[in-house]
Amino acid sequence: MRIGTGRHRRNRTLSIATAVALSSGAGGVWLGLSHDGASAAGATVTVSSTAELESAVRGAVPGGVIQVRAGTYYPTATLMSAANGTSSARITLKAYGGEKVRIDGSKLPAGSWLAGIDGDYWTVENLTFQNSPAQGFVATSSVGGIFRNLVTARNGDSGFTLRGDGTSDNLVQNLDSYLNYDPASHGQNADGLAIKFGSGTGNRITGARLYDNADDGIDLWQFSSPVTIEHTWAFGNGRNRWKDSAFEGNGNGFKLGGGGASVAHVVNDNAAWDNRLHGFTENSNAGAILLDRNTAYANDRSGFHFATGKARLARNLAVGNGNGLSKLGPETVSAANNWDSGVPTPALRSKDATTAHGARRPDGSLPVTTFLTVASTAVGSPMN
Ligand SMILES: [Ca+2]
Ligand SMILES: [Ca+2]
Repeated sequence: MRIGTGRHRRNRTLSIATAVALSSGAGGVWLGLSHDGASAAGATVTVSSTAELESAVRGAVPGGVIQVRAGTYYPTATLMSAANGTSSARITLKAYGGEKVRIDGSKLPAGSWLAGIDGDYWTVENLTFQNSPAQGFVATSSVGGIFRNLVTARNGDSGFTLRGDGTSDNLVQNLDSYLNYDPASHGQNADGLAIKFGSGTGNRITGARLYDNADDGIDLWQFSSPVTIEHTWAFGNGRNRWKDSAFEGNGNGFKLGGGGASVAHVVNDNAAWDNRLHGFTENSNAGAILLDRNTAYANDRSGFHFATGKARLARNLAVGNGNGLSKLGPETVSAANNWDSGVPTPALRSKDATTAHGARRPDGSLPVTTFLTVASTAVGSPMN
């Protein structure tokens, strides 16, 4: 939490820890010693065992870089740190070079998160967090985080989570989050990306694929500050893929609120298809959500369901949704969408999602696809 004295106290503790820091002997443990003795710049350490990884994360200091060699790592306790980097001395946790690294929670105690960061200015990149008994990756009250080219899959609750007050200026870029499922609660909680129970401005999601999760693709329940979501695809959520006879997953592609928050999220250039409920919905958020150039295709319920709030929708495209293109309440503002009068519905170039499911580009961005693209730029997601 970002409450003044606590924050300072934590920083002081950190600098003491840095000053003493800290050889623990063998195993690539990272020495947080600064080279010039003045700043708290950290070293670069390369880890290749689970023990080294756990130790390095525990000892993270500003400026430090943890590089993880290829392989699958099985932590026996949540990978946790409350260390703060700074904007000029970030804390970095990433795969070594282009190597394939999986951090696997299958040896964790029941109910444990796989990774939990409670600090500022972390960069976490090119890692997979999988098979956690609970959440895959959680950042709590973090500022200035860059979470790039991550995979969160097959966890026992939401794949990737931002939460807590003081969550601000984080970038989540090119996340793949899929097949997350909470068996104990029959799928009612596990979202691909959860930005819930918190506040803070400047958070941006781009380039994500959120799919085949038990509950929703993205869920902004009780997050009371605007979040920007762009160039993100949510598909196949809320379907019972686990033979759960008491399944309770919801299955909205973009669930843009709930729990009383009234907030004007910004939702541009996204797509939702094949979700069990709506493609895009305010979920009782009465704020003036902005939705521009999104596409909803073949969701079981409405493409765009904004029945109670003040959402403003423009240049969106809805095709083939089970319960209609859109369901809009009297306070919404709708113009230049394909359901508005005089706006033609362009032909979809492709209804075959194979390429959208395929490999990302080398830099981690979304794959090139013609799926759901249209010749016009007047309506619809650019699908990029
Ligand atoms: Ca739910
Ligand atoms: Ca949810």
